[in-house]
Amino acid sequence: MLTTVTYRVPTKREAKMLFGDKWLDLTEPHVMGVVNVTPDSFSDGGSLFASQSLCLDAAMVRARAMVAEGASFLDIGGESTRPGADSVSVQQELDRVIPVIEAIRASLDVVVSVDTSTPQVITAAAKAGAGLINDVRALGRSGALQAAADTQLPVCLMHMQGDPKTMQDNPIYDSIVGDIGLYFDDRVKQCSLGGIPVDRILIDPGFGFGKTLDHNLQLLKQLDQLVSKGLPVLVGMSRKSMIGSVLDRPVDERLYGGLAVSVMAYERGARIVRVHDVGPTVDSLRMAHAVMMSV
Ligand code: 7PJ
Repeated sequence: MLTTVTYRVPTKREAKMLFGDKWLDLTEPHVMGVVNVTPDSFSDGGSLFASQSLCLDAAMVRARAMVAEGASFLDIGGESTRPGADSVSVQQELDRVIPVIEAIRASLDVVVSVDTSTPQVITAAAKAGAGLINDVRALGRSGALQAAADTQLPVCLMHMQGDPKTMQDNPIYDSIVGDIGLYFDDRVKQCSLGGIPVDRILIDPGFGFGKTLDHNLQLLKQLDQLVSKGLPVLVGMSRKSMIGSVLDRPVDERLYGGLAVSVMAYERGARIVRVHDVGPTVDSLRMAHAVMMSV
């Protein structure tokens, strides 16, 4: 059968990237474990919370397990960006994420990623030892780009059409991959102008953020086109509705679908996969990697 996918051999130039004080080899697949510290997060139902207040111990139990299962990154988020979610105050976000980042840094060997769009949180997270700024708004909030540049940390720019409250209303694209590519051309240029060099930028097409099911499926099928821009690509599809819709399964039954799409993303050149189920994803990607590296 004919296929349009082209597989790309990693080049030396992109092999290593510095995340805070830790070098990672991006010719290998890496897993980012999601540690939500939001009471309303859709996938864990706020299980890290006791009566709405942060339960640091529970977050650390989860964090330790994910590192033991092979996570290279832990992504700490204090703002729910699920469709229709309410916004949080800066202070609330700081109170949620900073103690978790500090505790992880004190006891675990892993790169801490902070999932935030808020300048004050970017600055405080870097001070607390974060090694990556992961922003679903691609540093588009006022002051965010400058705050990120000042940290000198790598940034992950994610594409979203619209904002979390309305993004799923009626997303429209001329060409899903083409439009997202153009969006990143612009954001990368803005970052360069603002003091974030291109070798510190990762990109993420933002599965589920202002995209229909068809958009999400096309995006994954054609992910190699985004990879060919030459920037490291991160993807997050874990437990998302694109899996639920195809399989007709609730959030807690989407693991096998998630493993399939993680492997497909890796095969097309994505190098960091953001998931809730670290152990199974690590095994899947190690297996896929062995096949891809065979000669
Ligand atoms: C993503 C994210 C994603 C990046 C969330 C969820 C919703 N960051 N933060 N990529 N999704 N970089 O976990 O389902 O896809 S929050």
